Amino acid sequence: MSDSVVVAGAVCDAGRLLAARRSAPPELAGRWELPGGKREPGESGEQALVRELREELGVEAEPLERIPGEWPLKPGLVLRVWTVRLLSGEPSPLEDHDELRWLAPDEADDVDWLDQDRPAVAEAVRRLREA
Ligand code: 523
Repeated sequence: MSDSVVVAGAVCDAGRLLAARRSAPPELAGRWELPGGKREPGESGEQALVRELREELGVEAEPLERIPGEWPLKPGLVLRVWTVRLLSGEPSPLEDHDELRWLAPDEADDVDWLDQDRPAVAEAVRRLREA
C-alpha cells in the first residue's frame, strides 16, 4: 500500500514565513511546525492543504510550488510541503495551535521546529532570501 500523506504549507507573506506552535499531542506540544494535516481520501495534496489551512488558520490560501522531497514521519506516513500564498484572511490559531509567528529569514532559527519540518523550512527560507 502507498504511504499516507501529511501536507504542510510554507506560508509566506511580506518576506516572512509563518510558524505555528502545536498544542497537541503532548509529545509534540510546544514544538513549531509548518501548518497542515493529513490528506483525506479523494483529495489531492493541494486540496488537502487548502482545507487544512482554512480549518486551522481561518484563511484562504493558494499552494504555489511543491518543495522537492518528502520526509518520513513514521512507517507509512510521509510529509510533503508546498510554498503557499495567502489570498484572504489573517491567520489565527483556531485549531491545533496555540501561537503563530511570522519569521523573517534571520529569525527562522528562533523557534524549535519539529525535526521533520526542518529541511522544508530551510528551503522555504532560502527562497524567501532570494525573492
Ligand atoms: N506533522 C509534522 N509536521 C507538520 C505537520 C502539519 C504534521 O511532523 N508540519 C506530523 C505530526 C503528526 C502527523 O504529522 O504526527 C499528523 O499531523 P496533524 O496531527 O497535524 O494532522 P491532522 O490534524 O490531520 O491529524 P488527525 O487530527 O490525527 O486527523
